Parts: sequence; structure tokens; C-alpha cells
Amino acid sequence: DKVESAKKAAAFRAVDNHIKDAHRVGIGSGSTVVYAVERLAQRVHKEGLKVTCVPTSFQARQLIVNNNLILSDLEITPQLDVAIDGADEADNKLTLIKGGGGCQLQEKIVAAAANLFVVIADYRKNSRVLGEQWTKGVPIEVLPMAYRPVQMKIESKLGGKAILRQAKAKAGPVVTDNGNFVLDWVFDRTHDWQQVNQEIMMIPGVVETGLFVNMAKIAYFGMEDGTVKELQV
Ligand code: DER
Repeated sequence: DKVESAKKAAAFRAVDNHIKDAHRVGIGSGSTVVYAVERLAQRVHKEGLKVTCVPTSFQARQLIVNNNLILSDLEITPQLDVAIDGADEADNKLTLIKGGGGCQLQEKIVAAAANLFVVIADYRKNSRVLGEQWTKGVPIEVLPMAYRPVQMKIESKLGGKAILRQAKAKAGPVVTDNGNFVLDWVFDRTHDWQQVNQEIMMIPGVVETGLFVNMAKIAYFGMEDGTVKELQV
């Protein structure tokens, strides 16, 4: 279908444009990055590339292992050449909302460890301003013991609603790969995202936000017509 082929086109273009032999690669989480790993495995096999992969979640780790790619971590490989990851939404400055899959903490750490952070997404994520298409809010990873005061502080300082993310295939709240909860902050107006990110990060109990500000330098969007739109900032 259109969305899946858009994801695949973006993922393949990013891997073809940015992966070179001996590269250390951060592997993101979500459904779009599955295509990127597929293409990476194809190229490694076909071209005999030596590529080392660092995951951003249990899901990403499974992708690396199941595709027989070389698995590493940030202790062994603290500096990466490129990180490739999806996004829930990007604005025209490539400020991102990430964490739809609840993996924002390790994703941000891995993206920050890379010389180049490349975003891959389908056309539904390509917005002018945040909130235009993505309505589920900004995921915020919090310590379980602190989620209630964090919720109250966010709503009183910034407005909107901070909703504790409930699991679907498990009773109770979603527990992240790091043992934390996720609050989805559904904002009700636009903000200075750099400022807001810092404000939220300062609240005791907040571990990480799904706001990626000034991190991504290039994004590939698979469009409805099958083309791939490249956005550099
Ligand atoms: O949870 C995440 O941060 C994912 O990368 C998400 O932002 C993109 O997931 P998708 O590729 O399945 O849309």
C-alpha cells in the first residue's frame, strides 16, 4: 500500500546515500527502519561491506541479530558515523516528535552519538509545524514513581494534557526498554520547541522527551506519488 511503499522508498534511499564500508551505524526503532535494515543487509551481503550496528531498542537489536548484522553497543562503539531512524512528525526545520514506539530515550542517545542523524519517514510525517498531522502529542519518558507530579507540572506550566500511556498487549501502563513510563503530552498550542524541551527536561522525574531539536540534518520522505523528497537543514 502507499504508506508502506513510501516508507520503503525513503529507507532505501537513505541507506544507499549514506552507508559506506566500515561504517558504524545507529539503528532506529519503529516500522520504517525495518526497511532500512533490509536494505543495509542486502548491501552488506552484496558489496561485502563491514558495518557495525548499534541498536536503539530491543526491537532494533532483534532487527540487527535477525539480519545477521554485526551487533555492537555504545560502550564498544561510542562514536557512530551515521544514525538512521524514523519520526512521528517533522516540521520544516526538522524538529522532530519521536517516541510513538516508546523508544525515544535510547534513540536520542544514539542519534547524539552519530556524526550524522538521518530521518526516514513517509509523507504523513512531513509537516510545516508540529501537531499539523501527528495528534498523539510528545512522548515523555518518566520514572514510574514520579509520573503523577510530572503530569501535573506539565499541564500547569505548559497546558494541554499529559496522558499516561497504557499498554495494549499487557495490563497496565507501557513500560519502556529502560523500565520507565511514558506520558504523551498532547499540546494545545504551538511552542518554542527548544525552550519547551529544556523546561520539560528540568522537571525532576523526567528522563527524556520525544522532542529532537536541532539534531536531524537530513530527512527522506517517501511521498504518495512514489518519489522521495529530501529535506536538508
Ligand atoms: O518511536 C519512534 O521514535 C519511532 O522511530 C517512530 O517515531 C517512527 O515509527 P514508524 O517508522 O513506525 O512511523
